[in-house]
Amino acid sequence: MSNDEFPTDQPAVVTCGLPYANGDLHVGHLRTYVDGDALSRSLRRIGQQTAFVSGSDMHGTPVAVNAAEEGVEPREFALDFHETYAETFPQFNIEFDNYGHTDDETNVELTQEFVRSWVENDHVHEKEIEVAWDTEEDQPLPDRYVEGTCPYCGEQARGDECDEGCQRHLEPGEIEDPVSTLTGNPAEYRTREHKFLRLADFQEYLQGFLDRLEGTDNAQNQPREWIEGELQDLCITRDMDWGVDYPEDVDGGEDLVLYVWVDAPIEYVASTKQYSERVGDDEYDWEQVWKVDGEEHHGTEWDDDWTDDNGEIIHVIGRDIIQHHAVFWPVMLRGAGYNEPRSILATGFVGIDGKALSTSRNRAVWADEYLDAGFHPDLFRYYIATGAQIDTDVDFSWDRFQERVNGELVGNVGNFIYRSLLFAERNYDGTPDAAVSDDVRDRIESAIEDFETAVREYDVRELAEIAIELSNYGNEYIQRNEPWNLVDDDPDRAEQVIRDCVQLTKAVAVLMQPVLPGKAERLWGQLGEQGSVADVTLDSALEAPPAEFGEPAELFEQVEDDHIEALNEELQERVESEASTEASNGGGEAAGDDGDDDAETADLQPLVEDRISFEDFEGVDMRVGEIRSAEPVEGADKLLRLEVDIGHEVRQVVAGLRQLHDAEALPGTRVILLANMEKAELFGIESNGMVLAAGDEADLLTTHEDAPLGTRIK
Ligand code: B3M
Ligand code: ZN
Repeated sequence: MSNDEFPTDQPAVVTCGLPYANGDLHVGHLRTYVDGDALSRSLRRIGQQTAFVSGSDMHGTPVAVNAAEEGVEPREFALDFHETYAETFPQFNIEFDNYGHTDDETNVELTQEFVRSWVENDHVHEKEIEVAWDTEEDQPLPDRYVEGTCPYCGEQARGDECDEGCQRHLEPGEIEDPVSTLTGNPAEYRTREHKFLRLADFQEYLQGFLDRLEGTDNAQNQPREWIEGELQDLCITRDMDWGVDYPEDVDGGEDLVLYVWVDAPIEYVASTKQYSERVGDDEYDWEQVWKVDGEEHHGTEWDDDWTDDNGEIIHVIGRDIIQHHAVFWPVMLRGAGYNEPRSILATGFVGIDGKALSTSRNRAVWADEYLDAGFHPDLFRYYIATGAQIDTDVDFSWDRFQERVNGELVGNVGNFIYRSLLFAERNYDGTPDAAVSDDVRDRIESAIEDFETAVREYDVRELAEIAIELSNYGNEYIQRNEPWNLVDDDPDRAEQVIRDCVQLTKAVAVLMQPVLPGKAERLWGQLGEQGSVADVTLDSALEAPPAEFGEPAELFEQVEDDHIEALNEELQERVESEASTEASNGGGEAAGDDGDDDAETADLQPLVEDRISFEDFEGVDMRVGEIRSAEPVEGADKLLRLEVDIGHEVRQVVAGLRQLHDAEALPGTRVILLANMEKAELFGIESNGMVLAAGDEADLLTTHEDAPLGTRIK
């Protein structure tokens, strides 16, 4: 990697975590790909040579277990899903330069080369370990074949990951009270020989790596804790048939396959290689990105002086696989003489209607379902990219989807563009012959600068919002100048105003393209532009559009109420039918107001004994907000309906503050809002968040300095 600002002289690769080829894609999966796609398009937009790659993860127990359940061979089973994924991504305008899979030849060969290289460099050793065993089936139980208790946090966990608790990777033999998922019997531990990568060789290297690493804070900070103390060896082999074989020409690995987390990330390299092979090394050289030149650059060290010669590796992943990418993967790369990632962006999860997405509870919105509903893919992309900061969870609800599409895309962007282009076409057959005013030029220039900054900071949400803000400006501009009243009285001025609006429209097209590529292309056509908006540089936002263009059509369509109602009903029915098949559904109370109505507390309440983990705390999304308005709720003597601005949106919150605060004095008060509180309805009003307050007097929590609205509390 280099330390230069983007665009650098070296090629970049943006990769997305590989989906396991074992089930249907849902909106939770799609988030990583939408963000990765938008980021790679944005990098290109600012002139960075970029390849965007991924592939399907075909191996391991996640595939083997599900294939066995269906009674299908794992290869056939996984290939089926692989093909579906390869078709689905483009339907969301997620366009990889190469989308491979981990079972193809390129990856298998490359993976074996990596292993040979580790062995040659003495980073691999063999050890006897205890592996879980099912005595009834008389077979070993790797990874998802065994469940039990996480030794770190005590939660129920899978053999190799604490998926419901602390998210840590677990080594074979670590899980406590192991139970076979094949038979439900308690598993026994038996001794087997396995191969291990000695992570401890790289302890110091990893510390330096984390210091250099760019991207989201979670990817840099969480691993620091994991690399404290002596690093545990990573078991790189498994007793299974399905997987990449341990290389035959290396001693002692017969009968073993490589652990799925060995060949999976290597697919990032293999997929880039396939892309290079397709377009030719002159156009894109995968080795320039992935390899570090020269023998002396091999080993457990890193030298900052090498950085200028290497390309830029950017990984976009889900936040549950940080350890694999920020600890294991850099070691795997370095141990084989490869380059290191420049940045890791760990995206938040997607919730559904205020709750966690759960495929087992059928509380999910599926990729197919979205497409079948007939919505344009860009609407979803926009919702996801701007729903929260990249590392923060986004809640998906059809209601909110409708609200945001109709309000922001139809009402703001679509409205501005249509008004401007229609007026221009009717009165001037296209772009009026006038110069762009200085103010508008400055405004576009600053949008371009903001865009470049957002890309350099990997701020996908910000870069998505820049076009929207520009169009907001356009709407205000056209409204303030009322060109429709000027055409007769002051035709020059009218021409000037519309000229500005057409330029703003073009700039919006250029800037929105990474997130709304399909819509931007269409707008490009409406402006009478040739070629693709994907191929132009940012500066073209300031170049005049063609003098002539045709009558525009609306860019975005209104999302209708009955459509949303039907989708909501469908989701509701699915969740309920799943819940009724479970014995109980433990519906907790919906708490939604500020929670202090019942504050009959005398003196100090005892401290809560149970500790929560840092991960639990991270699930609490508290934001700096400002009360915009406060009004009494009719019929409720304690409640106020508040509008609280939390930076990217204004939330309606019902709070029990009425008897304790003067409603008129509240607007302008800075507060802390628990933003991911379950929604609740109070007196028929939806409460979307909770204002934090202390004690009987509802002493409102606030900040002491002026942290910007929307800042997360941590
Ligand atoms: N296949 C999916 C996951 O754990 C896993 C990612 C591999 S990325 C190299 O989210
Ligand atoms: Zn755990």
